[in-house]
Amino acid sequence: MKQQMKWSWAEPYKIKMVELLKMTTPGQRKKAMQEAGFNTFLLKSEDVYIDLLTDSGTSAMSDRQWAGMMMGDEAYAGSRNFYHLEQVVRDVYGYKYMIPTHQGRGAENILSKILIKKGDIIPGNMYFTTTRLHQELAGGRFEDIIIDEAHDPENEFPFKGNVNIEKLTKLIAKHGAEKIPYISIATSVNMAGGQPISMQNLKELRKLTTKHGIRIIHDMTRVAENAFFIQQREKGYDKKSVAEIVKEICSCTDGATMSAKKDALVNIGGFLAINDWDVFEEARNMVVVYEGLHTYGGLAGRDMEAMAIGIGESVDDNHIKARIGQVIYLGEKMIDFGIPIVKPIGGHGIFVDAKKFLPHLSQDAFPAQTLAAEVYLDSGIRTMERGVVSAGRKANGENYYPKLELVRFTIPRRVYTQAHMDVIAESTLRVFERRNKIKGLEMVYEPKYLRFFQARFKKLQ
Ligand code: P71
Repeated sequence: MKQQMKWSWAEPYKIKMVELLKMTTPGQRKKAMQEAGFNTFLLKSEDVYIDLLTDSGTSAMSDRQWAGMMMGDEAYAGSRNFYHLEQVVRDVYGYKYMIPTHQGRGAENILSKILIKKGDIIPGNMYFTTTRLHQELAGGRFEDIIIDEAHDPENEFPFKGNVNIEKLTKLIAKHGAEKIPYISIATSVNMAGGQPISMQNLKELRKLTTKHGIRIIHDMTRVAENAFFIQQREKGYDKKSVAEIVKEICSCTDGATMSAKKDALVNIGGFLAINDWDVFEEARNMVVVYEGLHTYGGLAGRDMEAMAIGIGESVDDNHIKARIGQVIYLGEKMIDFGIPIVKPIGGHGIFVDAKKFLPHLSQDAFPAQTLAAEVYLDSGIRTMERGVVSAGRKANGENYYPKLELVRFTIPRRVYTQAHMDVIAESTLRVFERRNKIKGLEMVYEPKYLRFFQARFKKLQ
């Protein structure tokens, strides 16, 4: 499926300041990769040319956001920037109550501790690393209820973030609604490749959960990107603005955790939003233990101001069209080169299928980790493993073996140009052309939690 838009898109901004990049030699990259234990998380950013590790906290702020930083009210309590942020969350997303947190996982921690009891089941549309870990640490167990299509990189279903309603119905029948504190629903499902959930699916889910008195908690980290796909692909939404669709999505859910480092165009920040007063009250109590007072939650006043302005910019149709247009441009270039990627192309990056790219490597030789290292060695481009290393181990110590073994080329917002996209695709092609000669890796150091961040590897001989 060609997703290319009929007419060219262009950025709805011009460049006022630039940051110079360091270029490296193959010898320097080899040394840096060895020192990093073949883990791109352990590279020094100085040794990176184009940084596609993540779109989290790496976007470029606008001049308006920077001006907002100067308007920071750094009072300990009751900063005016907090009240501005609270108003924006109500106006743009429609949630009643909001508590700022230092980033997304801060909100996940508080919410999981409040809503989850030992032995609870939390169904969700594919796991995310930090989200699932907080659910588990609170005594719960995550159950994947995403549609099967999401686990198949080749399947071009337009809403691979959808919930399998039948699977969820069975799960409720099996465990009983009282064991399910909420359904954990992400928009633009990260680990599936930035795949959207449809409004129709969300509405069906709302109907079912209302019947059983179960909450829906929305991981709204990339909600605007999801809204753009609904506008482009779902019947009845082509005339609606991204801002209208975002609000409609949120209205189908009871609360949300947000990492504002993505959609909301800031380098740090997040929040917990909830419509239920009792949960809010408890969260407001708990935030002082883990984050800070409920009117700053671990953030400076200036950070909250930049977030409030960024949220407004993030739901602008022209912004989102250019943001996703750039991702699609890169993806189609890779498809034209014959590189196996997850389809349809998602919202925040290109996910290369490492199992298909390196079919001679078993999952125990970490194909995605290997490929990420090889792309860096070729050109200094840094990407992220999203496969067996990221999936970690089950409570009983066994490895999770996810069906998706991917390397994520994540595109920061408003940072790189179309020429950078060309260089990225060409570097991946060079690695693809020598793929048969590539050997896998062995893990030589494994941390207990979220191992992908700090694990170290050695080349297999
Ligand atoms: C991303 C990140 C950042 C990250 C997190 C863990 C491992 C590697 C990189 C963060 C998300 C996210 C979703 C859907 C919650 C968080 C946590 N993503 N939900 O993709 O994508 O937010 O980082 O602000 O704590 O690189 P936080």
